[in-house]
Amino acid sequence: MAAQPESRTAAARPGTGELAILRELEKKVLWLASWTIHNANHLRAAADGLKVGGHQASSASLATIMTALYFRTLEPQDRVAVKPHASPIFHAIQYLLGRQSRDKLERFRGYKGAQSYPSRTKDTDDVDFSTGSVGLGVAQTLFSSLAQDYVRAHGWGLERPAGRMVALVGDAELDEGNIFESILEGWKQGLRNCWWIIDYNRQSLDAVIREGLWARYEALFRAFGWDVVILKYGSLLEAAFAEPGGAALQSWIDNCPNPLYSALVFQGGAAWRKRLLDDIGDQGAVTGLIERRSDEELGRLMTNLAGHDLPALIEAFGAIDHDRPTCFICYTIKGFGLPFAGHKDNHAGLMTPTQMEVFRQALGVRPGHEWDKFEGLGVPAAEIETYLQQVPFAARQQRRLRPPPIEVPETLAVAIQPVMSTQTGFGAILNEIGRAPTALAERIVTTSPDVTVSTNLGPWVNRRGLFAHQAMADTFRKERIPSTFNWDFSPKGQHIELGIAEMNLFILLSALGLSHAITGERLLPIGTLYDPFIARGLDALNYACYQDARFILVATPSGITLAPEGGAHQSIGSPLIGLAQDGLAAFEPAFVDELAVVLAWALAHIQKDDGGGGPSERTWLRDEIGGSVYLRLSTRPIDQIKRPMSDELRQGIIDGAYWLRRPGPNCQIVVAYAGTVAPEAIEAVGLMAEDRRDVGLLAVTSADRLNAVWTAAHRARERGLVHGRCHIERLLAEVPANCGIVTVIDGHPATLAWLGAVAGHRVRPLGVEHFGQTGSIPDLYRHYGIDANAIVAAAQAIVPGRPIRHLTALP
Ligand SMILES: Cc1ncc(C[n+]2csc(CCOP(=O)(O)OP(=O)(O)O)c2C)c(N)n1
Ligand SMILES: [Mg+2]
Repeated sequence: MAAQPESRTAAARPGTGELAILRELEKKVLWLASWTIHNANHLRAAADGLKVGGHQASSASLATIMTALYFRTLEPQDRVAVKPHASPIFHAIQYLLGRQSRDKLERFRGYKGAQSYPSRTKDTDDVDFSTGSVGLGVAQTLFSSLAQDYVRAHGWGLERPAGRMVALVGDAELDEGNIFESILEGWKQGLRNCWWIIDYNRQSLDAVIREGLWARYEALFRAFGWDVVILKYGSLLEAAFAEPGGAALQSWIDNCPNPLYSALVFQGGAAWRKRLLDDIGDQGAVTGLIERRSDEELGRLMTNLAGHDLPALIEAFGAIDHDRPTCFICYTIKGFGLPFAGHKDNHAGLMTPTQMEVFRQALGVRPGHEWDKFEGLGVPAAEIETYLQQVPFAARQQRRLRPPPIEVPETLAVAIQPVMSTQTGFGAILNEIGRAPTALAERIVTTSPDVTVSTNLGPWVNRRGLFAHQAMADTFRKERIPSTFNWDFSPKGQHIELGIAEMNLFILLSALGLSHAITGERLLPIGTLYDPFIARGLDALNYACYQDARFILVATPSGITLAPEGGAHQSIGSPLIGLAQDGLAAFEPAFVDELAVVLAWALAHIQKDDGGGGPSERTWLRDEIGGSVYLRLSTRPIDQIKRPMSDELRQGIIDGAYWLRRPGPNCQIVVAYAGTVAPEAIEAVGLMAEDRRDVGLLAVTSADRLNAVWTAAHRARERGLVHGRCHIERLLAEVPANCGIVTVIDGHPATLAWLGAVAGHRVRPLGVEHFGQTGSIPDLYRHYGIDANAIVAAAQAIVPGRPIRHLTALP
């Protein structure tokens, strides 16, 4: 294994001059972060009596670590996920480096100001990975490291040095299970170049954490092949331990319970003295050690943990001379340097104006000069400025990369069988793509949490192989045992096989889907899973979308249509997730020709660049700026329609709906269906057509896009674009006002129920509201009321005039 990433030079200990500058920067960072929060709460928000919060204590515990990292250790190619509540520290550092504006800081947590938690998309100061939902940003660094390895193993981006993916982790954050899932996966995949720096302040949001957790962490990380560095005591304490009586002091502090330590930190020097003398005072060496120090000195000594000791941190970071994953357990104090340090209730604590005033005076910051970068520093401004200009991390101007898109043909080839499921169609399309040596085929990377074969990725994997650092041949093939699948691993493979953890799937997709911005090399990630298990990783999916990672999610099988697979696997709510999830365009095609159109569109859509601006506020649509795509597919083979793919049909499929049977002028019933219930909708329309003329059949390929464009049209009209009409409005304009619409989907009926609001038609939405029964598809469609009979009965109930004649013939 390579020793160090190429460009990295062994970091020497900082000299006294440099250390003096770094110490000033550390103070400045803490001041600016605290002032940012104070300003937002006491000055800006005071006008409307609103406190906006800001977690002064939680940020403070990382001030020293982040000073060491950003101003000394990190290189431009390194990427960092900053613990959510350290956001003010991050913004302060970027401000000092000239990458954050005072205006944004002044509006911290306010409209379009610096964000409460670092945000890739909403902040403007170059956030590498968003955080907020604890645990996810941490795992993101691990998977970003795998994504980087994947890119480099394919021979791309080698002109740039490999970066370290660094997470600044809250100790309570380690309670999140997704972190452990990722550690296990990282071990399997040969993780490297990943650092997790644990802010071991022994406090969570509510309380002080359990004793001895560090030992569990240490054992755990080591078990998975990580290097573990424990940074406990700072240089002052280390020196004191070496004094006469120091051993007793060390033993006392080693055994001090976390809550007591925290309480003493809060109480300060005099309390330390009393407690220490009571516990270990000996009228000899130990007492001498304590009494030689003033209250203030004793307080400083007893809180001198390594996580607040710049030289110790810089040395520890610089000493890592390998690329194995490394976990630093850094002892810190929550709120260090601030008056509520150590108090168990300090999580959301804010300093009072009086406390802030004391802090200001201590740092020599004059009123009116709070935002001045060099105010009150003990080193000449010019020296600090020169230092800041050569900080390695800030050397590369453009850290967010924008490679050009990979070309995607308008149509993807696929041999459509007369009877076929969308899932089989998906496998067949990918297989076709995999045949040709195109850039498109090369840049696709697939992944699946142990459902590769059962989601039909098998043919693609046979062609393109599995990814691993080291080649590993398929033993079954070597032994000449017949098998449908070729399970060969190599560094050139294009499928990343994951263990069964959907959280990992989504965070890997998030990492692969940011490869263009992080490594400068575009990947086209496609992840597959069973539709119901989206729920298992939903927060991670939301997280991936939130930070604008780009990927295609193929969820199959879905609904109750997976019938014999069992009730436990049925999904109801996922179409609503597709409808509601920001940044994710959801489709539920019924036919394979639709799927081919959608997939081609999706491969282009995930590559669109928003230029950093987000969607146009006029419409809020993502068509121009791109996003991720979710395809809800099915294992149900259905009769395919033989038809040419016209431009109009293609556009309808992409826009979300088209008439499979156009309603006539006397139309009284329209059936609007989505997805795999197409045969039932077609059958019902056929039955009703015997009695009623002009029955319409609307094929909905994307309730999500239809709905989004409809909302956007309203928005645009309300903003003055009076003539704008959207796709669904145009489609339903043909439908007479007294016509009823029956909607049907193998999913929650609310997905399509809103169609009635478009032009005021009466709607009876059919769908699935309960689940869990096994059976054949006809059994279940009848049971849950989405078969042809149910559609006809629903039509009967809302259609004007005499009963639909055929109804009497139905069982
Ligand atoms: C998934 C999730 N659950 C809950 C929260 C609310 N929350 C924010 S910070 C926090 C505690 C964090 O403790 P720790 O990670 O130790 O950081 P510290 O505050 O000590 O710096 C909690 C529960 C969240 N942000 N995300
Ligand atoms: Mg904590």
